[in-house]
Amino acid sequence: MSLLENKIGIVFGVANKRSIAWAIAQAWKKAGATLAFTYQGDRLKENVEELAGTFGPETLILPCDVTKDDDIARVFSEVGAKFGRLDLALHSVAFAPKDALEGEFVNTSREAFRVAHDVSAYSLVAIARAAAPLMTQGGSIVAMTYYGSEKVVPHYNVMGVAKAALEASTRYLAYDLGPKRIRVNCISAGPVNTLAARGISGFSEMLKHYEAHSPLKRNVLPEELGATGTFLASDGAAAITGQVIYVDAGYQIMGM
Ligand code: NAD
Ligand code: 0WE
Repeated sequence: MSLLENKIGIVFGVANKRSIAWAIAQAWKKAGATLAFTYQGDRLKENVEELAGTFGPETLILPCDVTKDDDIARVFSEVGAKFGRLDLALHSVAFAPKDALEGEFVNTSREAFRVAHDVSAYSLVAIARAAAPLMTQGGSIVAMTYYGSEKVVPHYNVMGVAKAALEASTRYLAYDLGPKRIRVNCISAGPVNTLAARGISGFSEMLKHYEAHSPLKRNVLPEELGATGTFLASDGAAAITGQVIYVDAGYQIMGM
């Protein structure tokens, strides 16, 4: 029997075929899950319909700007109407205004700080709150994070602070939702060449740095994030909650 047979999941954060969300969605699908997808706005509608359209007629595809309470409410109401239940949710969404990722952290504006935290951290709380009433047989919520939450990665800046908030939110959500058998965990991924990473100056040097310095002497593959996402969603992870799991070729253990 497949690992996620009869599970119903929702995926936030597919932009294109390179998205980490797409890698995890494909793995969830392969493991037997039925999925719903949300996309940020009209700009990404076609992309997501083309990708997720291959998953069969039961696939729900809905717009959702995670900074909009009404959008989140509508999405979970439609999931409830169509499937009557939910088991899995993937949060793979982050944004900070570009200028906040270029200069010094000390110059972060109040507005850039607010936007980064709203999109990248608060949205997990809003999604978990809306998902919980549908997770009537327990559930697994997975969010994507990055090492810049705990150590200084030059230019990651306010995103690092927002990821620290995301990881702490994961622990508090795990505590609140644990009695309902809903687990909440983060995957801390090493750098992956996606849309969100492409614009970053020095990103290819960062990939080389991981290749040189990680214990496994290589970068992470999207399929490996899919495999860990599937594990966290499965009953094999039934006693794992509130954790940050590093899928980074071992980079996080290094002191030098
Ligand atoms: P991506 O650009 O493919 O995905 C980011 C997604 O966030 C996009 O689908 C975008 O539409 C969505 N998004 C942004 N603002 C939104 C909003 N207001 N409402 C709804 N959706 C919104 O890039 P990715 O690298 O796959 O990023 C996915 C997650 O993985 C992010 O949380 C990112 O921080 C994390 N992550 C990425 C890397 C990496 O190196 N690429 C490493 C570790 C963690
Ligand atoms: O979480 C991320 C990137 C998230 C991200 C990317 C962008 C680019 C376009 C958030 N907001 C924006 N805003 C934009 O306008 N990563 C883990 C990838 C990443 O981004 C970095 C990194 C790494 C790694 C930025 C600086 C340094 C390292």
